[in-house]
Amino acid sequence: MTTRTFVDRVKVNISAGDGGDGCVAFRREKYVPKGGPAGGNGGHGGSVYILASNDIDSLIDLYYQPHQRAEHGVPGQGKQRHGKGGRDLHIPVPCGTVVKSVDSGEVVGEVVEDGDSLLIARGGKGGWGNMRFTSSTHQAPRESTPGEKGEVRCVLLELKTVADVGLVGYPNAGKSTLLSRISHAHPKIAPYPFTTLNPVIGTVEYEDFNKLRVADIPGLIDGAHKGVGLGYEFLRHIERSRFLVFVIDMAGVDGRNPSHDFESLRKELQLYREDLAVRPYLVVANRMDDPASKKKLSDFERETGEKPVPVSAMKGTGIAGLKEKLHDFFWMETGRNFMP
Ligand SMILES: Nc1nc2c(ncn2[C@@H]2O[C@H](COP(=O)(O)OP(=O)(O)OP(=O)(O)O)[C@@H](O)[C@H]2O)c(=O)[nH]1
Ligand SMILES: [Mg+2]
Repeated sequence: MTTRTFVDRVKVNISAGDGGDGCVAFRREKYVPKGGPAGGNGGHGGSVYILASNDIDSLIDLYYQPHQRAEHGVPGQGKQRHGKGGRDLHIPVPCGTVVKSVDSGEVVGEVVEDGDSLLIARGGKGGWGNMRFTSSTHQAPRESTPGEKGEVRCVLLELKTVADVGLVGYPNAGKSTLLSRISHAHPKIAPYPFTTLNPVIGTVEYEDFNKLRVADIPGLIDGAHKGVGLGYEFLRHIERSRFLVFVIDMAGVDGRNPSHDFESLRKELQLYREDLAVRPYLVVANRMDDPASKKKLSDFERETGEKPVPVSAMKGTGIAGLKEKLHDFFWMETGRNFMP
């Protein structure tokens, strides 16, 4: 198995191609005296675009190649030859890539769906050859213009994963175990906190051919919105999720209190971004195989007023019901089939 480093934020220097210079030349041929101006225009420089692709899931390639440039335009030549335009550069990036200017921090734009493309740096225009300056009163022009410089920009590319559902929970709550149960994803699972270091996307498939994309992110801890722990780094990966699933460890291992966990998670989300706190959600009560969980579940229901879906991600109980519930929930929230 190959492991690729996950890169979700990268600074890239982008240079569009310069335009080719215009040319000053005259037609020189035996028996054709005063053959007239014959300098061609320069070709335009290539522009740089980013292009969203479903086949890419990380910005790793740009991490190793942070300088990206498009071709320059070819200068014009004598004998009325115009220079060839430089080829545009289309940089493939994952869907959900946001482009920010490094200088101003402003968002330049984003690409969301497969095939979306965004112009990052415009190529320079080609210069004019002296042919272009000919007029009835100016028949042997010696003027030409230089090619325009291509735009050069330093941009920050950030990946905000596009998933339908985001799993939110404390470290060790069983988020990755749950994802491995409901989808074909194989996230790393281990009995210690912060097992998941990168977001993992799993696709839940249904018999009616609908599909749900579920994002598993590293666990959140108190103070996550201030950058404590790993979770904050990855909260932006669930910003775009249409709804959230809170995974609560109902057995309260590590001495946790499930109601307190739920309230704190919601608070962390709200402190990070107001609108995350009002996003539709489902609560999953995990570790229901633990004997202590039953009593804690009824306490949880009383204290929070929520009706969680009880499951044991490890044993697989309640998983089929949860999948159905996710299906219906999505249908209710969006009123449409998941598949475009
Ligand atoms: N008894 C029991 N153990 C579980 C259950 N679900 C997960 N576990 C165990 O809990 C541990 C943590 O599970 P993970 O799925 O890695 O937890 P996580 O929430 O992804 O953790 P981080 O990635 O660290 O945030 C593993 O040892 C799992 O086997 C469950 O339903 N019952
Ligand atoms: Mg995990």
